[in-house]
Amino acid sequence: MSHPLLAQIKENLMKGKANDVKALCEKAVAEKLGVKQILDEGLIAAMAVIGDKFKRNEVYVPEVLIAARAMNAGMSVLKPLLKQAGVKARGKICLGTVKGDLHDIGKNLVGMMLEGAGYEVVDLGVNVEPEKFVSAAQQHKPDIIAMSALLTTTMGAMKSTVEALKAAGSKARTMVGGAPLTDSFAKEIGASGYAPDAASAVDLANKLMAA
Ligand code: B1M
Repeated sequence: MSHPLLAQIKENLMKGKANDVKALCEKAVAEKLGVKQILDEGLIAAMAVIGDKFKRNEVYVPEVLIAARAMNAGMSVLKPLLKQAGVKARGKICLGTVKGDLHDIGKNLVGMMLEGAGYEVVDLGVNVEPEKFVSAAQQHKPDIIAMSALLTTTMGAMKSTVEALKAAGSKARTMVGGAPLTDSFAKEIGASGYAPDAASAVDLANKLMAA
């Protein structure tokens, strides 16, 4: 049976109550609950439920954004303690919208869900040139490079990026997503995987980390 405070954190996060989540995390820390336990059984567990509901169209973008804000409020309490305790992120992901493309709402949602699942996300922003992905791969040594595109005209930049990363000898796996994409396109350009939505992006990242 998990601690009642953890159940309260989970419940309040799913309702998007940022101030309550923050206060409950502070209380849990004061009551000497493990910081990893608060993260896994409180914050991450709640975001996983939100992700599943989002996949099933039981909640929509605004609810996910509000839950992610509550997650961040809880993380502001836990982050310094996680560092102290030497708790490692599940993996590191460099994320960006590809060259020529300025759409970032979906990318940001993907980033929030990944962070909510325990990943360290380096957000490279929008209109990210292949060379910038390559230098980010060299600088941050991510496990995964994640690319978003919303325009049919910018999908080609994903191919150039995957090629540039391979040419530079990057060992990072690559994942792609965005409204005009398909699984077969991802295979065609040699990406490691495709996810149709932000919650599936977490499943895919987990799969790529395990591979
Ligand atoms: Co743009 N736009 N837009 N736009 N815009 C679309 C994408 C479009 C479909 C509208 C239309 O014509 N019906 C169309 C693209 C057509 C096409 O190529 N197929 C279009 C166009 C043409 C343009 C311009 C060219 C318009 C113009 O100037 N003539 C221009 C291009 C600018 C540029 O990028 N260079 C443009 C500009 C803009 C705004 C700046 C005004 C604004 C963007 C604001 C911003 O992002 N900060 C905008 C918006 C808002 C849209 C629509 C309306 C909404 C996009 C969105 O945010 N959706 C869009 C029409 C539509 O989709 N109804 C449209 C919500 C978001 C949560 O969903 O981004 O799909 P989405 O992300 C999902 C999944 O796709 C997936 O997960 C997310 C959550 O589930 N996903 C990933 C996304 N990235 C992923 C990465 C992953 C995994 C999953 O792994 C790494």
